[in-house]
Amino acid sequence: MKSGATHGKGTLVKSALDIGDMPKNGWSEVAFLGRSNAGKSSLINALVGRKIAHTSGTPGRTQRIHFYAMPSWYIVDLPGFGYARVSKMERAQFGQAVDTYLQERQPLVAAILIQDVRRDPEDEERMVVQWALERNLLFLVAASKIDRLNQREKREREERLKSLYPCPVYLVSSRTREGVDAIKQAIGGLGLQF
Ligand SMILES: Nc1nc2c(ncn2[C@@H]2O[C@H](COP(=O)(O)OP(=O)(O)OP(=O)(O)O)[C@@H](O)[C@H]2O)c(=O)[nH]1
Ligand SMILES: [Mg+2]
Repeated sequence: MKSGATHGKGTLVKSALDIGDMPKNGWSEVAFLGRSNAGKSSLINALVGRKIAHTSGTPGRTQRIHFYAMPSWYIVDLPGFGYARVSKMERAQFGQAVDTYLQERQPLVAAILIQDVRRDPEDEERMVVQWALERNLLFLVAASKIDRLNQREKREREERLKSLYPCPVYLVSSRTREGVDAIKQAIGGLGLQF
């Protein structure tokens, strides 16, 4: 077998729930997490500049942990929390898988919490922040869908979210690409190339 075989940029390499099924080549991982429908997959697509992650108006569609190959690192699209449409058992299963991933996954070097700019953080977002503070990670919030706001609303929401989160808050729109390059630069600061 050819060693060091590479995948094209953005190739979905793995969809897994168990840590045992996840990539084993040691590439760094950047996780995208947040409430269902927050815009995780859309932001991933905007960052890569290509439609690699599945997006939909149906909450809970990202039901596994997806690994997309980048140049020597992975973008990790996590199932959204807070979805209502899946069964209790499925929800417990995804919750457990995400939990284990976040607590134990060694190659994880950065996490991006995506949340709709129009909402305030709730319990789930606070839990993610707590978790991130306990692990040694680059952690930032991407406040999404800013194209839905006018300039005044945008300033107000930026100020509010920055006062509520103890970490950098980036305002982004996957639709207009506003703010997308700033997130690219933050990830690039870790030596990870797009
Ligand atoms: N206006 C606007 N809509 C957006 C933006 N980003 C995402 N959306 C819309 O929000 C919905 C959810 O987007 P996804 O990217 O699929 O969200 P997700 O967080 O991956 O959702 P799950 O995979 O279900 O957890 C879709 O209808 C998107 O078109 C944005 O920047 N602006
Ligand atoms: Mg998704």
